[in-house]
Amino acid sequence: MNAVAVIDELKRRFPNEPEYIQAVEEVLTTIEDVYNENPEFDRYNLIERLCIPDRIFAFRVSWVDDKGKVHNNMGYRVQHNNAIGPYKGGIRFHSSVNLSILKFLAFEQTFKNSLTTLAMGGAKGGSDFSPRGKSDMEVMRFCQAFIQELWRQIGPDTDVPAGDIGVGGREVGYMFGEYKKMAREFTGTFTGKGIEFGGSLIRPEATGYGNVYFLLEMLKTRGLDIEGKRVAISGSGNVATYTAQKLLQLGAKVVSMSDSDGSIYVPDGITQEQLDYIFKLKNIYRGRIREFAEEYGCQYFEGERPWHHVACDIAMPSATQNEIDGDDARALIANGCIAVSEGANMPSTPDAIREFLKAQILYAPGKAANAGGVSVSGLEMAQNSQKLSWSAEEVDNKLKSIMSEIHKQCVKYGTEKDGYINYVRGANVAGFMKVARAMMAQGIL
Ligand code: NDP
Ligand code: 2IT
Repeated sequence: MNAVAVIDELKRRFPNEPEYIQAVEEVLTTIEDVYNENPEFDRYNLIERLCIPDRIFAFRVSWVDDKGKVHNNMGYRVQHNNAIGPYKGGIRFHSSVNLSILKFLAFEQTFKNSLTTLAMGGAKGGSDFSPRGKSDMEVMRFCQAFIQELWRQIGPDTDVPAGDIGVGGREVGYMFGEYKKMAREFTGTFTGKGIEFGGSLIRPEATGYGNVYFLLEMLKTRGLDIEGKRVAISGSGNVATYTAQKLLQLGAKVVSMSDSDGSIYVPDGITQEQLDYIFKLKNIYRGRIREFAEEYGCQYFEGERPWHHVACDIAMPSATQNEIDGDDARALIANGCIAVSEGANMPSTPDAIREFLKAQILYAPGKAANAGGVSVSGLEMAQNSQKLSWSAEEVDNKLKSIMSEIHKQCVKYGTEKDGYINYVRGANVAGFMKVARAMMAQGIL
């Protein structure tokens, strides 16, 4: 395989999909050597079969708002690869959703799920519908209309969706309800469900907690501890808030959080009471992070991401893709940042990644650091098939050992001659090898 040639061909065939090409390029350039050490891979043209999704569903979702107006959104499900298990991955509801974004997310998910040690393939879905500013009833009607189109393509052993941006417990509940009604079955066809109907304890916390567990493993390689460290987080949704919660429990200082309108800076670190306020603000009142600044009188940067404005030891981007560019990365490094652990999917641009690797700081790509969420989704599937539920402690312990195992795989495949751990290479090679072996064993499909 010549990575440049494969990418050029994908660019030619999919010219309007920059995020998808970006994600593929990052992986192919790091696995090229290992791929070429196995000539049988190329004879089976494995690389193209791994980059191009198995199938994509696209459909119109029509729904009626509270005033009786009819809206038409697009809905999608990208089933990327099921070589190692049923398709698995979240659903995103955001006005920016398009095929390029969902194809990049489904591609990333395939490698991430491979790293978790569990049997899950990769998928992603979503819609350009935004729940922001919609009533509960409007969200419910949208979710029902979305699932009326999608339900035939998913199932407990076929494809198991979950949450992502704009899709939390409320949306999963509505989608699961409609699925159950259409399919006439009560199975584990969604993860992130409510505790009363098959959800796993610790699933809401899992991505944020898992990211902190991964960060602890990285710090350990340099003999460092989390206590007292200043951490800049972006976002104030599911991943960001549970990341902050675990950090507070461990004695770190969370100096920033944000939303799509701006970011707050709290140099001494937010308190537990302030974090509780953010939970309520975001999940119950569905308000803006600006209101936190008004309530507590801290600095607020309208329309800005945190990276240029805060002094921090650690950055944990937990909002969206491409939210740290090269300039942001240089500012973080200049301000003394020693570690970046990604809660979001592909939050750093290629330029930013180059800066982190050049400076040899601890840098964990999302497919390793945020894999805790889908891992506990896998544990939710296991509990659902057994018709059992495990205690919070049991799930949390399993999550810790999975994150530690992912870290080990990154060290194994990513340690360079000078001892620097290149987690990008480590995660990509480890994730790729398992999927590649499974695809080879199953023939050309
Ligand atoms: P939420 O919808 O709960 O929160 C998203 C947060 O990011 C909000 O604060 C939102 O602000 C902000 N945000 C979203 N889009 C943008 C944007 N375009 N620009 C600036 N800010 C933005 O989503 P999650 O916390 O679930 O997801 C966050 C990230 O983590 C995503 O990249 C997701 O793919 C990834 N992830 C999620 C997992 C999960 O289990 N939920 C698992 C692994 C990764 P606002 O409210 O203003 O929109
Ligand atoms: O990006 C992700 O890993 C998720 N949004 C979670 C997917 C899942 O199936 O739990």
